[in-house]
Amino acid sequence: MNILLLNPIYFDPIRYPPINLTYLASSLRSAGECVSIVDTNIDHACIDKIKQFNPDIVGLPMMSFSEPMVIDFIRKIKRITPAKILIGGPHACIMQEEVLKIYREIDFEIFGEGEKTVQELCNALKRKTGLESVKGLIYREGGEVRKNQPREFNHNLDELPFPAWDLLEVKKYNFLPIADSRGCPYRCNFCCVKDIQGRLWRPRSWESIIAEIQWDMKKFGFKKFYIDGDNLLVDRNRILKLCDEIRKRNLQIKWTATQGVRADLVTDEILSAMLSAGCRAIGFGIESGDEKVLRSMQKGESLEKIAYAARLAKKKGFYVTGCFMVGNINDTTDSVKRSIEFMKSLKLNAIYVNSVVPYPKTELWKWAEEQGINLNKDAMYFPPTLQEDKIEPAFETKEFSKKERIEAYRLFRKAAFWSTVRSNIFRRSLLRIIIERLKYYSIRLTCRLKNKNIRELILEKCDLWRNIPLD
Ligand code: B12
Ligand code: SF4
Repeated sequence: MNILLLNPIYFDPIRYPPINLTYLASSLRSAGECVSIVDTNIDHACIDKIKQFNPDIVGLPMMSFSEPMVIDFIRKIKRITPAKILIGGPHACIMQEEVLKIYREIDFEIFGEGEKTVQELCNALKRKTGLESVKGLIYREGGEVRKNQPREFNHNLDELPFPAWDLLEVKKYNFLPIADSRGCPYRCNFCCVKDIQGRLWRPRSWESIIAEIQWDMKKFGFKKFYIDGDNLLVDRNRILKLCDEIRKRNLQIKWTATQGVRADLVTDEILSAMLSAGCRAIGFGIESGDEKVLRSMQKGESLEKIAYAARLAKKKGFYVTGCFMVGNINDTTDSVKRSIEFMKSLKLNAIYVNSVVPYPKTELWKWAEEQGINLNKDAMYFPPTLQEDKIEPAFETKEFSKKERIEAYRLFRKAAFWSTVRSNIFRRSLLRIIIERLKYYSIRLTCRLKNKNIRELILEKCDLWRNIPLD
């Protein structure tokens, strides 16, 4: 079968290689299927590619925040190919059959990990054996939406073939991601990873990670990597061994762990090992600098531990990043001010601030539905990385009104910007911060001149979006 996997545009300044699709592709290829990937973030001329490949199936990932945009992509795709439409990814895992019930243009949906399910789906379609035995699949039959049994999580991630980066114009990315594990045992109130990858942490062995790094270096010439799992440090021995082997084999790579390092798992020994193995940047999901708000998020971390880890990492010379939220449970103007002071005290090199968005089926979502006033579910669909352009809080509370939320968020972003300028003053990264800022202002100016918003401007780069009309 011809399966085309298409990565829709994400409004993120980072060109993030679609690792989800390359995992699916390598798995399909090993089962003898013909696969192609189009990353519309990189490949802006994709109409001809889709037509030439003549796919039987077009597969797209769907996140909660990208749902309406992905649906528009699907509607446009359906105008140029009769292929069946398959979706998967976080929103499919979370909402399951609700997605197919709403959108008639989707034929198949995979919930849970996709590698085996997509192989079995193709097999069943080729052999016309019926779809009811394909675990993890939702499909249509006789006008009904049918949901099969869920598929068990894969407990041996080492058995998966490495991501099929050769199907992408890989040189256009600055780094390659490495997924070191799946699943998370923690219970942060805003997080839905439990519904996507489950509560059990499933690590890959250090041997398998090293083999993938060496493969990426040899085959694609990459020396920069990004660890994309949520929990790199859960197993102390594994991370130490991994770093040790990178050093012993003299791989000379540079890598970052800005996605998911829990501060409470950081030790001096681990940081030293990571540094000497080429890790240059480390990131913490700090979320709030107010103890009460942090407790409400059920992260299970304390400000003391976060401060210890972030300061130690800075002292050792890492480029340290931190993510913060404004507006979670118990937040008020005062707690945000405390959070800003905490943020400043850490002297982080990069800071990401978001106005809180409850994603479906999370604890925060349930709380916001019960307690939030003026719940605005559409706030979820606003491209988060562009929030600076227009902020629309997802809800308000008696203690923290919409107006106050907008003000507090702006205050936080401003303070974060100046804090990072100060922290990078003697580093090359200061230039990057300034260039990014100038880029942002030039995009805003272009928007004004063209009378368009940033979202429209980015989407229009893609010929599928620009040239294929919706009804
Ligand atoms: C790496 C990562 C990023 C990267 C890259 C994101 C990207 N564009 O791909 C960066 C750092 C840029 C990022 C940013 C953001 N992210 Co993010 N990110 C992740 C993370 C940690 C790992 C995703 C990953 O690569 N996993 C590895 C692959 C192999 O696994 P997978 O994605 O689950 O894919 C498997 C299945 O889902 C399925 N599948 C996936 N796609 C498809 C497609 C088809 C057709 C099929 C059949 C199956 C299928 O098969 C795959 C293989 O088994 C997840 C958390 C997580 N553990 O999932 C959050 C996560 C996806 N991010 C999330 C969010 C909210 C964001 C931000 C909005 C955060 C913010 N406020 O700025 C931004 C949005 C950026 C943007 N505009 O795209 C949420 C999404 C929630 C939701 N309900 O949609 C998650 C789940 C985190 C969370 N804790 O809630 N993120
Ligand atoms: S935010 Fe990170 S640590 Fe918390 S539950 Fe989600 S994946 Fe786990």
